Amino acid sequence: MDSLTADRIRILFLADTHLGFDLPTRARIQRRRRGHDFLANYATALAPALAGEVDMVVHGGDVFHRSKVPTSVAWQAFEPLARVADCGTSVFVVPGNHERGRIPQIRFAQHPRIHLFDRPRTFTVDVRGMRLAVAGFPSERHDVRTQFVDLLAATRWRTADAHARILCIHQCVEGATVGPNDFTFTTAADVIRARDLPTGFCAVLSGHIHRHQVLTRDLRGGPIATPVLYPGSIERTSVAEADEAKGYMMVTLTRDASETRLDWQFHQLPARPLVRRELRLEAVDSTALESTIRALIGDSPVDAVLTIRVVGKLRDDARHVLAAANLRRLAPATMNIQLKLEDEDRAFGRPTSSSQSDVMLELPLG
Ligand SMILES: [Mn+2]
Repeated sequence: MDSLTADRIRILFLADTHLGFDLPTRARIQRRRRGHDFLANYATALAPALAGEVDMVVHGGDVFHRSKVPTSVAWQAFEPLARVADCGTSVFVVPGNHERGRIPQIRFAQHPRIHLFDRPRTFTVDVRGMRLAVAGFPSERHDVRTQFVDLLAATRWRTADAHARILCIHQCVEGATVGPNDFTFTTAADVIRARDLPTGFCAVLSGHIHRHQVLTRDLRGGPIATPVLYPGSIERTSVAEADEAKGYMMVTLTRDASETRLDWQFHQLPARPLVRRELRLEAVDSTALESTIRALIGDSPVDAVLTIRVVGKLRDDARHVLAAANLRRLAPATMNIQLKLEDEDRAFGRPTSSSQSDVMLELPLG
């Protein structure tokens, strides 16, 4: 790790931590929770900041999985950020769409060095003689395409006296891709046009897109005014992310004689293997069903999140095989199993939800 030197600002950039994802506060069943994986990666991502290796931390939004969170989850999110701020490091947080543009339980984040984009605004931070303007606005969930230019102007970023500027948002930008088929965001109302990105910023730091990527070109292949950096989510929230590396970014701004140079690195974090399998119930009895389930489990990594899509009608005498308690008995304690019952009525939905509280139905961009 190189030392903190003059004329260089090191920013730890993370986003989409989705704390509270599968993290019940009063769990009836003791088992591995996906929520613990998110908390572990959150701690790992923030470790360089706690070790004093960076000048700033930016959280690009979706701190939480939901817009209302229990006190314990809020504490687990903000206590590490307050410790980072106590070290003298400035922290910036963008409210995401999962927070509906408003961070809940913000009282735990009240600290002179924790800065929240609760409205369009620009903060300035002085780092060893270099002044950085940090502009941003909370997630605009309705029509950012139409409103982006006005939201940006409302930050008053142009009036901030600074050597360099960055923009912090939680939005889709044209050209961003998600999912196994590389769906590309283009012209929808929730997508910022590349041509609307202004010159004058060193970088746009954005959350929202769960796949790590850096946009430097528009849809026609021309250069864009400012690179758009997505660190992606810190863990896989959906099967659409099954093949994606997860992590956080280190962003460096280096001041030369005439300009500020931008560099970035992606730091990978461990991510759970997401395995999908299909099970066809063509009049199978309970013995055959159980041996099939055992085989599916045996073929998956021991720390997998295994989603089994169950097709066909289940015979009454085989139902107990798919009960939550039985699936827990069959699988290693390190594995999570979720059933998707395609052809069963809702009456049998309960074993699914109690066997696995993972929320795997989220849209790819989360
Ligand atoms: Mn998200």
